[in-house]
Amino acid sequence: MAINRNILTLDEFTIQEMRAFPLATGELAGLLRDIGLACKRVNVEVNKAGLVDILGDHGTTNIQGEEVKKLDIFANDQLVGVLRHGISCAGIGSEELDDIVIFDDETSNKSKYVCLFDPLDGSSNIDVNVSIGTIFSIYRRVSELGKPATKADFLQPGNKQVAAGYVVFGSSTMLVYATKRGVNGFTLDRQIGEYLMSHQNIQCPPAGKMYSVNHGNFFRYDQPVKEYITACQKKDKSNGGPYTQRYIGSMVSDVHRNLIKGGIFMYPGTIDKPGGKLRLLYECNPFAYIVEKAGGKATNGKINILDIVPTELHQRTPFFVGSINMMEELESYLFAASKDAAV
Ligand code: AHM
Repeated sequence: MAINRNILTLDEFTIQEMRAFPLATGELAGLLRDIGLACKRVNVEVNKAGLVDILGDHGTTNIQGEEVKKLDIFANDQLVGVLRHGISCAGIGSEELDDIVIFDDETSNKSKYVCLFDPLDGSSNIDVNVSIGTIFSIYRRVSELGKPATKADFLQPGNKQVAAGYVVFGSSTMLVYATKRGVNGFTLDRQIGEYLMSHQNIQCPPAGKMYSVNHGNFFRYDQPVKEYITACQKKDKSNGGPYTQRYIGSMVSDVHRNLIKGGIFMYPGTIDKPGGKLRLLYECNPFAYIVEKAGGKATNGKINILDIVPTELHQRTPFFVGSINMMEELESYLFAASKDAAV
């Protein structure tokens, strides 16, 4: 098979991007490479997931005598391990861990960046072969370089992200990441073990035909959310419809699809859980940043997700993200309701 050398690998692309900034140190490119590497390892295990039942249950010992770990723990360990050994990250925060991990060695203390991630989002779907993914978010430290990173480095609003991305383990494995220069997608070529540029300069279509929400919670949503969902269902050709409901229950897959094809994804608060389910730092901020850099928008229903100043590592937030026109229509319902309440 002829190899097309016109296609950039992830490493080639990040180095090219770096050259546009004469003062760049290459740390960000190194960090993205490390995340990509950890995700290649996760990809291998995700692809074997169907065999776990015949090789042994989670928590037991496999035929090589190794402990079989839950995949989300495995993914977490890979990311922590690779980033700890790399030279570009001063510490991490993970959805899987109660607290941040500061690497605190001479090299890491000099690193400019910290990284937050959800190692395997949607992991409850693994045993039914649904696409899942890793989400990551990168911040420049606010603490003094040369000293260990601090919690303040992690509790920054999303608008301070330097880069964010995800890897979707689907029919193909794809790494998508965003910086202020735009959003690009790379598909893993399993034969050569490289991510190859497949989706250059991704733009989220301003409108789409899909809305994604857990309808099972419908009667527990606030009235304006119910009204917007009902409006989605009533759409016809005269007002941009008909819309289709698509909800995988694996946010990486749902938002990836909407990013490429246009659409809106919602995880609103409910009567019993007003803060919703999704985590601001590990899930919402990275996707809000990616979709915004692709021309879309994200809100918690009151303010832009990226403007929320976090107070806790694991805080949750209602989350609405997607195509700009659809988001503006949603906001017309949400904001009209808050104006009524204020009168
Ligand atoms: P997880 O961290 O247990 O995997 O949950 C996160 C997932 C998201 O990927 C998805 O959007 C959401 O949970 C689905 O939740 P629900 O089943 O309540 O609709």
